Amino acid sequence: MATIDATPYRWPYDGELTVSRTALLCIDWQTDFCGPGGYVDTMGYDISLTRAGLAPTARVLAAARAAGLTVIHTREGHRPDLSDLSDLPANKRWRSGRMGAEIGSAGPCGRILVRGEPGWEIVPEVAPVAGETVIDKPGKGSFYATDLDLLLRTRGITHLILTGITTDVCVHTTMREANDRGYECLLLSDCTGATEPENHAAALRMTTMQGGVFGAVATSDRLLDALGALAAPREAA
Ligand code: C5J
Repeated sequence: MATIDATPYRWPYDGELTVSRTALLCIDWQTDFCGPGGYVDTMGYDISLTRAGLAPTARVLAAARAAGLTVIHTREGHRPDLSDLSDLPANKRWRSGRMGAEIGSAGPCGRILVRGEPGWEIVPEVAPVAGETVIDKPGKGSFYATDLDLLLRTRGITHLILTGITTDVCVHTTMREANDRGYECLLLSDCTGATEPENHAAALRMTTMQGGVFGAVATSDRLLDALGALAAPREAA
């Protein structure tokens, strides 16, 4: 049975992992969040924490692609015409400036968090391949000011498996948005990461309270087990 050994319940709540109804979300695996010279690095955080989930996510991506799961990537970033602040709230820009990494300013990886710049690109380890959807978003949540919900509903996707960075910011905001829209969510604990270990742990813990208030949490190995179980009958046939 292709269910996933997760906390606080075997995922999904409504039966088995179903390829046609499930998407793997890869959230903001961009140089700005996990590469040297990117936004997070420039703010002075330890990027080994945000890079920790890269290798497990690469394994999950390979298995998801082999199984035929829909794969969707997101990128946080802003339009290059920042002079008129077209999609960058003034408070977001101001706060980043306080950290010495003002969004839109020049950094070692180009203009920080600006679309088209090297720092904004998804890192090669988990880069999209042809046919995979990439959602560009100006905010932390992947549903806000994007067509993600429309794309998922059109494809009949009801279940989401989340990887990405950072656990406590864009991944959690996306999971909360998805949960409120009725999507059944699974967060992969080792395919995510935060700028502080305590925040990563807290984000995982708060997902599982109240019987799984935002969904469930599992390690990538448990998802790989389930994907392996799905593949087994096909190989025998
Ligand atoms: C942050 C993100 N942390 N992708 N963005 O500012 O989580």
